[in-house]
Amino acid sequence: MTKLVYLINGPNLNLLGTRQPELYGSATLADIEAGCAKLADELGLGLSCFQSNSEGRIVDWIQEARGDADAIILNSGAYSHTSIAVLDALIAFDGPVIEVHMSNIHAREPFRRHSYVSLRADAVIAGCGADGYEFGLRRVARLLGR
Ligand code: CA2
Repeated sequence: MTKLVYLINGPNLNLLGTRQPELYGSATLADIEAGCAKLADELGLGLSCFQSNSEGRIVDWIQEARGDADAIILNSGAYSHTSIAVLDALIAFDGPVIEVHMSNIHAREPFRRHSYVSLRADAVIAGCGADGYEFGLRRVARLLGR
């Protein structure tokens, strides 16, 4: 049976491609999701994409993944640095979790260096721009035995 991956993006990532290209590149979120959907297909994986600016909706999708998805790729944006609620939801999920940041959070302001999500993530990808999502997908495929 086809394994399903949830790709979840958090606050302000809907603005990708409109501002700050020096930090986040010029691809839009729709471009990134389309590239990941194509790669998922090549890897024999299913992909469902989500984006919200709301912490609660992100928690809801992570909970929904418990009964529906085999892995999660997550860029929870600024909530990565603040949200114990997102961490707790991830802890309740059994499959692989890959944390993605487009920028190198370790080369920025000190408050971005800590991520609650990293406490649960099986891998963390930072500083690879939009490619980081595809690297995450390849890692998920490997972890799911694809
Ligand atoms: O590097 C990343 O992917 C981040 O998760 C992006 C978050 C930031 O709060 C994290 O520290 C690192 C911010 C995303 C904001 O994206 C924008 C894109 C275009 C225009 C404005 C914001």
